[in-house]
Amino acid sequence: MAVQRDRSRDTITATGRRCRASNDDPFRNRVAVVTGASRGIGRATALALARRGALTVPLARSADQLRELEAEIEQGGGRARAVIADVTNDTGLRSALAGVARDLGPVEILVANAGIGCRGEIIDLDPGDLRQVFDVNFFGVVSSVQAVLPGMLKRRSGSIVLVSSVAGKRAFPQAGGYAASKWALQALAESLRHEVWGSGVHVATVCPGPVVTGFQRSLVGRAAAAEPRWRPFALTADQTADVILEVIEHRKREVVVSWPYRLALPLLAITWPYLSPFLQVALRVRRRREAGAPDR
Ligand code: NJP
Repeated sequence: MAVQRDRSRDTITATGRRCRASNDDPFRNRVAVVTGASRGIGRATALALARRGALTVPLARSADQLRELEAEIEQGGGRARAVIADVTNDTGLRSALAGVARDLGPVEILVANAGIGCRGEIIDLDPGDLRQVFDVNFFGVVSSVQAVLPGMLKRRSGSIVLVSSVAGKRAFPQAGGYAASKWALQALAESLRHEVWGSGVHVATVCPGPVVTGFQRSLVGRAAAAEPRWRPFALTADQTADVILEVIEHRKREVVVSWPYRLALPLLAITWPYLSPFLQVALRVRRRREAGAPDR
């Protein structure tokens, strides 16, 4: 028999979206940490989790944006506790997450989403930029996972979602540094999934294609200042957040968020090594365009 949701319990968030507060919602009262939640996909995910009744913990460095988000969730009838932390500071992050577990209860959901991009050809890559990208996109995720995994294993439950990228499946020209960090993340997830098999802990990767956020504005690397590229089949942060919640709810292993990429990736896995001549043409056009971009 289909379960009817009691809409009288719903409240409206400040953005006008319904806060779904049904008692049988699987997210209800679960402590959910979302890293990189001050804007973009992380913010949308924190809001979506709060709408489903999770006790949401948005985490990032930007205090003002996090406080705003916390207030928005609470005004909408949800519960949130903003945590100001830098995922590249292992000690600070662990103590912040230990505080969350102490004050709110064990972390049952982790969405490791904090990430930065890097744009530029390998020949130009600044080692410092590359280290920064790995510090956030890889080591920041390792620290986040290590902070919550022991508790999840003890309780034999929990969900860990790593926000990767289609660049974690195929490495595009001028994105070698970023792609390398996301390939490393894919390897981490694959290994972790085997290690926790049978423990009750769910590990997933979500691979967005282009998503309309401020991500393009915070790239590092020599070509980062170039005009934003044409971003085919770009999704919104809310659409991506909905996929992340679906992955948690249905304990999926990996989802490529945008369908054209989902269709193209298996074909590209075979053809990619032979596409250099076409990619060279695209690269030449881009180089010419970037030659006119201001220096960083
Ligand atoms: O990026 P953006 P998105 N410690 O720039 C936080 C992947 N992805 O939402 O600390 C803690 O709007 C930063 O907060 P703050 C991408 O690789 C995206 O688009 O306050 N947090 C902010 O909240 C990334 O993994 C696209 O500056 C740190 C957040 O990260 C994820 O999606 C395509 C931090 C970044 O928000 C979210 O990206 C794709 C630190 N050290 C994959 N450094 C896309 N947008 O097109 C940064 O395939 N943050």
